[in-house]
Amino acid sequence: MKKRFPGKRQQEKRKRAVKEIARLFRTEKSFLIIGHVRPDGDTVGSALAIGSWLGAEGRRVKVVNADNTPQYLMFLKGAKRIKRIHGFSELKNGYDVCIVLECPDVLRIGFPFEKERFKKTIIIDHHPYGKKGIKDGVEFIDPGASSCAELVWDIMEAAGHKVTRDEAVCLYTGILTDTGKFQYENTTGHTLHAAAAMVDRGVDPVTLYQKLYVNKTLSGLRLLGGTLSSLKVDGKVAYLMVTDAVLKKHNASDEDTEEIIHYAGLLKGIGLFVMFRELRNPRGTVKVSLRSCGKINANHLAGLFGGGGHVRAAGFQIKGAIKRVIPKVLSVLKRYAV
Ligand SMILES: [Mn+2]
Repeated sequence: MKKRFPGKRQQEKRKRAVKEIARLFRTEKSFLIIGHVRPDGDTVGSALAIGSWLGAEGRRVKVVNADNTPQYLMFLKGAKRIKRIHGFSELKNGYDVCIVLECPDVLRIGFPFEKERFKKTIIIDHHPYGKKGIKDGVEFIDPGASSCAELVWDIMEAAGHKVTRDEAVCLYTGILTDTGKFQYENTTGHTLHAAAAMVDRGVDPVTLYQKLYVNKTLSGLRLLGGTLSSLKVDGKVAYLMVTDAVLKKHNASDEDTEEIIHYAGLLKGIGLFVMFRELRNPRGTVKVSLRSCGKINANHLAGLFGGGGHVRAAGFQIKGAIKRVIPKVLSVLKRYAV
């Protein structure tokens, strides 16, 4: 298990950052909070928790994202007020401070970042090198953290903020989704301590699990069944495909395909899981999702095809008919998955 706090220097840096963030929260009046494109539980949960904190302090706060909040997160308090924008020019008001959440490259906000609109920028991130494109920002970056939510929790604790139940629900959502329910390597003792403290603040793990995960549609589960029956194993690689025909047959949506690869990943003794998905848009293109365990670096493999992601989860798109693409991609991947 990774050590949560690498060293004294890092801790000093964190302390300074918290002090500066707390100072800005006290002295500035208005805050814009933004996360990455296609926002997930971590981005949305972290943004809403900070928004709630600042709101309670009497600050003017707006949470925005370049894409809509996914339906399964709409139960979080404040989620309905998150605004979708395509650029800062759409905002009616100006803001003193912009808080950018988990965008290792600021382009991940989904449109150009216009630094001059704000007096100050705060960057909170748990991805490595999380500050590309922002200069002179206050940074709270720790790649050793499970999630952005874990860092927001740390900041709140260090700043002496009493985390409310609703804020804890938001942050627990971020931790739970980004750790894959505490199963990925990013889960540390500190992650679990933070999650436990959130439960003490009133988070009900059972209810929250049900809201986040017990929400599948019948067509989605039937698609899962239909797709899993196409699962094949070739050496250390397991792969499956989702064709347009299968989607139509089960009357399923693109969203229903998201978790299929996770179930393939339950297979024992496999190092690399690959899902080939025929895209409707652009037609004639296949989306390839990779999940890895052990020594295999999914990010590196996706990079061979012009894609990217994380060590454990990455992806890319490739042109061609799915039946042709599969053997072509597998022949390359098999060389690395040994
Ligand atoms: Mn995250």
